[in-house]
Amino acid sequence: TSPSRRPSAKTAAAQVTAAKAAPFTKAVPAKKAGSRSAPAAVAEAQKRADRAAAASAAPGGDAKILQLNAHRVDKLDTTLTTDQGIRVEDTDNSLRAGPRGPSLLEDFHHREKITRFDHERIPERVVHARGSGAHGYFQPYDTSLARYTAANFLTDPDVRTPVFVRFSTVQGSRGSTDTPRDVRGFSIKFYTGQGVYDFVGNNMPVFFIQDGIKFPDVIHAVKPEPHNEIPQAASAHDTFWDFVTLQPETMHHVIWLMSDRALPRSFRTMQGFGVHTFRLVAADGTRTFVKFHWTPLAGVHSLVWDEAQKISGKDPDFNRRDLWESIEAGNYPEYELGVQLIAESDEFAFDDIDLLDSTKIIPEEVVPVVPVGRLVLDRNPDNFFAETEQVAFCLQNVVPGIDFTDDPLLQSRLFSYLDTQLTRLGGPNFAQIPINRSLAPVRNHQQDGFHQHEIPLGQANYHPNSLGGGCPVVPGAGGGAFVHTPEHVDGIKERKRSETFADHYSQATLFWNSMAAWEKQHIIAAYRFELGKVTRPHIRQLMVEHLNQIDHQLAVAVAAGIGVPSPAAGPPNPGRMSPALSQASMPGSTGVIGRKVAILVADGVEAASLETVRDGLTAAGAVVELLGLVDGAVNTADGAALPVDRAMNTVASVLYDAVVVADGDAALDQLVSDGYAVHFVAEAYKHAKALGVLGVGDRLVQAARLPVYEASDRIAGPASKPSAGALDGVVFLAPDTDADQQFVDEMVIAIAAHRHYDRPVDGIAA
Ligand code: HDD
Repeated sequence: TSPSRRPSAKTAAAQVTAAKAAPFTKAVPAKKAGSRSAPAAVAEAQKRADRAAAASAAPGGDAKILQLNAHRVDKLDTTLTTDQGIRVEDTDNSLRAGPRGPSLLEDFHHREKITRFDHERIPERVVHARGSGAHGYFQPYDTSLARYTAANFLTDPDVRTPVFVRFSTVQGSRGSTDTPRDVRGFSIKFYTGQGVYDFVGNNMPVFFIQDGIKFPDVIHAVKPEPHNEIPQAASAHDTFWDFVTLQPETMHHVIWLMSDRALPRSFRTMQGFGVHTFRLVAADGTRTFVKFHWTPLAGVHSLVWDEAQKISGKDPDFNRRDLWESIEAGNYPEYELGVQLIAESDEFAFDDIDLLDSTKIIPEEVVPVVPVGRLVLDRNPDNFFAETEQVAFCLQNVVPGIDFTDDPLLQSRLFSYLDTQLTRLGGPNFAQIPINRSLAPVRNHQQDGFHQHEIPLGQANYHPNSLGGGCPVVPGAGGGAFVHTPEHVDGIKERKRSETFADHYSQATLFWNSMAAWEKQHIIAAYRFELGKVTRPHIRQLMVEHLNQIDHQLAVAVAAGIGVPSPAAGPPNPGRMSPALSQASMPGSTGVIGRKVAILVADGVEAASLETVRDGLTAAGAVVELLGLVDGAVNTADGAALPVDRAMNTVASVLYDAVVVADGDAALDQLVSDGYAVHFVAEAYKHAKALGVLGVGDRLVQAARLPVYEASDRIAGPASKPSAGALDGVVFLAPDTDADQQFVDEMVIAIAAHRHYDRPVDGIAA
């Protein structure tokens, strides 16, 4: 048992004696609570608590799921009642004085139903309002972190800690699109045996500002403008760029925002970062600085901007749907936790980086990322509001073994998160909401307030007390308590930014230098788009001057796109790179699990190759859908009816990772004369997606005027030529060959590579 559990009568009596003996101003030392108090015993008890909390192999789910089960309500086979349990006679007609007469006030069911409806909404999060959640678990690989941290959930490979994760966008309202150009939130609530630990990070490793006092400013600037509340979920407007140009510490984060990192293909394919430097604290008190990294096993992949904008209309729930469907299909998203560790004695070992400055990274080439465990998301929430909306992440929720640093951005956050939940969730008892409840016992003298769900027993609601047996006992440092890092602090009280925070450009340059050619093109296009929406010329001009500090070529390229004169040469670019920053140099996905493939079909389609390809890609883990010109079924060339999954006009190429055009002359006669089908292929090609062409399906490629046609001609040539082959992610199966399996293999490689940016796409109308 944990020392904070309600003690047995015998222990309580011992504590009364102890409490009487001790001066009342002192905490009752844990060692008075009996043999459990020795630190080793406490550590052992905590280990057991952790393991109990993590008994995820238990039938019916892990300990958190079992805890939540007590609150789940099933409406099946039940009878309609009021909130008071009174059975309802009729919920379709209000009580009236005659069928056409006035409604009567005494109709309590009518009033209750309307009142409850009127009060369904709570304030949305002031940032990160749009989000999606999932349950899962975290498990360390081994004990390797035990030298650094006393946090058992990070060091005991037998502990599977239940988690709830919420991904989010920052700028938009709760109902806004999933695919704006934006930062993504990456929050994890760990229900550990030592209490709740909240990780509240983003998918980018740096932040816009260095001091939390600027947070209201940067958020006001990026949110819809105050006079007309336009634009929704977009940074491409005057106030954002006005702020950015006047606050140069934003430059590093802004170049990340202009990169493809701001357009994740899926929550499954984005990284997560703790951003700040935190501390790990070992059982012996040794402290180590740490940066947290989460890396998805499905690879780090992004959308392209044109695609992201179209998805906002075609399926604004694109990322949420993908997360939900992946978990439903058993394709559980998985992320590896990695840590960068820096000995406390090395705090000042970096010439150009202050560990307390959240606008800086520590390049992985300088301090490697060590993998320590994995996070698996394996269960969708039962109810969006109860779980995903009411979950309350608070940066200050840490467990023993993890501690903060003096990063001034972090310090502000320690205040803000708890504070914001008070309004959002209507009072101080939000930690009792089922999704927020700790698995470790919660016992203290905090009381009352709105929505108190517990019924505290006893007379003593203060400490120290003798009337309650001195309980809850204050366990003290040796009793498994969280102990703030003891640290000497000395300073002059002043409002002053450290001079070590002064460099705002060199890591933006590092990021730029580390990009592949296509990533640089996307970044230039993003700056041109965003600044192109800025109506004030002086803001565009000033931004080009900032870009010139980052890299002259970048500034020249952006200036040329937004009607600003080319700047004079800027400071020299030292050319330093950090390859780990480029998505191009990251390991791609290990396969095509959960990737969506559309096969375009019409009446007269050749079934044999189509079925091999569909079954082969499905077996590899892809989600394959047959799209017809209309819904229902198509007749194959053999006269069989083949059901289609969707009509083409209800979806779009932007909702798929790859497109395959089926074989069959009659089918192609229809597809080439349907503008939607032609556009479907052209758009997928333009967005650099894998494209598969079966047999005479290349007639659609010709109709779309794709530049690969000549290559396909070569590949589809005489039998001496290869019968299947890929070119820039376009995979052909020559007519009348039986290389179907080879085609599938090539297609898997092309889809796993995600995008094929070397294609000449500028001239393609789509
Ligand atoms: Fe924050 C929400 C991430 C700086 C104040 N933040 C919020 C969420 C994420 C982050 C992921 C959504 C949590 C959820 O899913 O419910 N925030 C960050 C990161 C930051 C950061 C990675 C910089 C490193 N935030 C930051 C500062 C402040 C806040 C400097 C204020 C001083 N953030 C909040 C908040 C929110 C929030 C107002 C809104 C809703 C909530 O907390 O629960 O307190």
